[in-house]
Amino acid sequence: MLAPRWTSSRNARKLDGLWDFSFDPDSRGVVDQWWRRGLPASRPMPVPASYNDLVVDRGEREHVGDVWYQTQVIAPATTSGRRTVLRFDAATHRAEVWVNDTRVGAHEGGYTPFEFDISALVSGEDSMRVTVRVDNRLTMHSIPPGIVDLYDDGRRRQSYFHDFFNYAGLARSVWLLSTPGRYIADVAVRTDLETGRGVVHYEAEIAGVASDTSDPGSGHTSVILRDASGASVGASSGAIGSVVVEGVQPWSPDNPYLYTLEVSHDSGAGIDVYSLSVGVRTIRVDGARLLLNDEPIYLRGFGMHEDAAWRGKGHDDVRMARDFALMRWIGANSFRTSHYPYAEEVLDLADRLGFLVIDETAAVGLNLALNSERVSVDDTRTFRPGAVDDVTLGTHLGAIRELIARDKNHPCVVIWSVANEPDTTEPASRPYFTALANLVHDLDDTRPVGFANVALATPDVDQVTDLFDVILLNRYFGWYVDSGDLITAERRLEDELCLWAARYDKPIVITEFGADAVAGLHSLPAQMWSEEFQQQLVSTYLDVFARVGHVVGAHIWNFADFATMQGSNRVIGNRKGVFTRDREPKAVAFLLRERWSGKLETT
Ligand code: BDP
Repeated sequence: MLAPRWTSSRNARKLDGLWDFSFDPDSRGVVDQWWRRGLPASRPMPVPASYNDLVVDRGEREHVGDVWYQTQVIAPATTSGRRTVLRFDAATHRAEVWVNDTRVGAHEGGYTPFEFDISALVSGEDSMRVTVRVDNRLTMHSIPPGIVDLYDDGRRRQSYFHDFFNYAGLARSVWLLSTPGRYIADVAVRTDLETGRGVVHYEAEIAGVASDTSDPGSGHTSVILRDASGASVGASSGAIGSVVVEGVQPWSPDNPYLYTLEVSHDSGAGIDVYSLSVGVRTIRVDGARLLLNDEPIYLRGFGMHEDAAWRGKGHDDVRMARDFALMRWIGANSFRTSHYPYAEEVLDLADRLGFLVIDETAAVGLNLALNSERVSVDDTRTFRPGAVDDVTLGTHLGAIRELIARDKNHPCVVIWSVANEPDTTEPASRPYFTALANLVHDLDDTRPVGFANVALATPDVDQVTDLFDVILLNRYFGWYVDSGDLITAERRLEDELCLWAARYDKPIVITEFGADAVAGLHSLPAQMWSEEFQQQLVSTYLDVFARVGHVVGAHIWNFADFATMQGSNRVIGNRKGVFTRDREPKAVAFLLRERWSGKLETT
């Protein structure tokens, strides 16, 4: 799915700003058809933002069910023969949309975009009412999963199996797009490197009908590839083709060189133009090595969250810019979009700045045994009818399709992660994960695929690792097990990594390790929760990784402190951040900077 872009033939107008907003605790909105008029008892609510931290009432912050957003939009002046689209970059976790009195569609999944062709509804109208019902409920059939319970007093309670707050709402931009009637619906790009040359293979999908052509198939597609200065370096015609780039500058963290692929489709009645950034690079696994442009690469960086005060998961260029500045300062070259697809702006910036991304679906918490303390379930087997079952698998496969449809062209994306910490000790996880791995391999044979393995699924009991190309491990020796004992932690970590390396000739990325540290809490000798302990644990782990050849990457958990549900081991959120929630460094940040960039000074 193409990202919204202004081009010579397209308009892309953000509908961000203050929308009207109402909670719907009694589920009246659908019955009373709230889309037909102004929302009852509405209040202003910014888009994009999660709504949860913009209210002060606890019941509202932890509301379970529908909320409604509404805005009045001035329609484009000239719509004749053009296609008008209403696009949502995300609605968490599902949405239903109306334009005036007409329902235009619905979407499941909180972190990928969706759009509706509303051309038929805008012609002749100068203003239209856009109403959105957003439902934040997580069930055993949603991704991520959860359980909604009903208290005796009628209140709903949402439990879930993951460790970050269930922020909801319209956390990313909403757009009004317009394109010619016959338009470029999608472009898929693959790149290859040969000695001194690059090849950009492209495939454009053309759809729609130009108003004044009788033969929709008569059009002509062409592409021009431009270098960073705008000069043409190659061209091709036809909807499918390739462009050879002599003297190519391959994309890499050291030189994130981007070309621009300009795609045009001339339908006879008009021309549609779409431009796409292209990084020419290859990524592949060779035994236990991960090769970028045929050179071994080591991933240094973080598991992260889209999380900040007030906005929750609301996308924000300001926070994003600060996060990337801190990652550069510390010497990171990589991150994982734990535990859901991030706003596409984040991937655009990673392309530009040269970060290597592990791109993850929102399938976090497919593990009832691990979370039995947080959520009480009678039967802790995860993969069974009534829990994570075939319906959930259908949702999960859909989430993978949408992730790859959106992110396939980003050079920064080097690994797909289909899940975080599923219970892959269960034999029943094998058919489930076979379906996931097959789908990703079918949709994209250019990138390795993995999933973040949970500590309990050690190599002797794990059922699925052979299906994947890379091994991604989350480990917490010294924190959740052997708490406070870094001598035992070091030994057990090294022993386990050696077992994985002995069993599989595949690269290993440690996708999580870390310790909570409350900023400003100090202790000598180091004790858990202090900045010193966090430093020591991270340093111990990095030493072990350096001794195990199969390890090709280390992502610390987490980049910054983040909001979670309340719990006896959470100090207003998870404190495993290397940076605080307001993005200031803890002591461990300086250690990492020295290890990763060789720089000792603090500025
Ligand atoms: C891992 C999860 C991550 C948690 C982390 C922790 O993958 O989401 O936040 O543990 O407990 O199990 O800090």
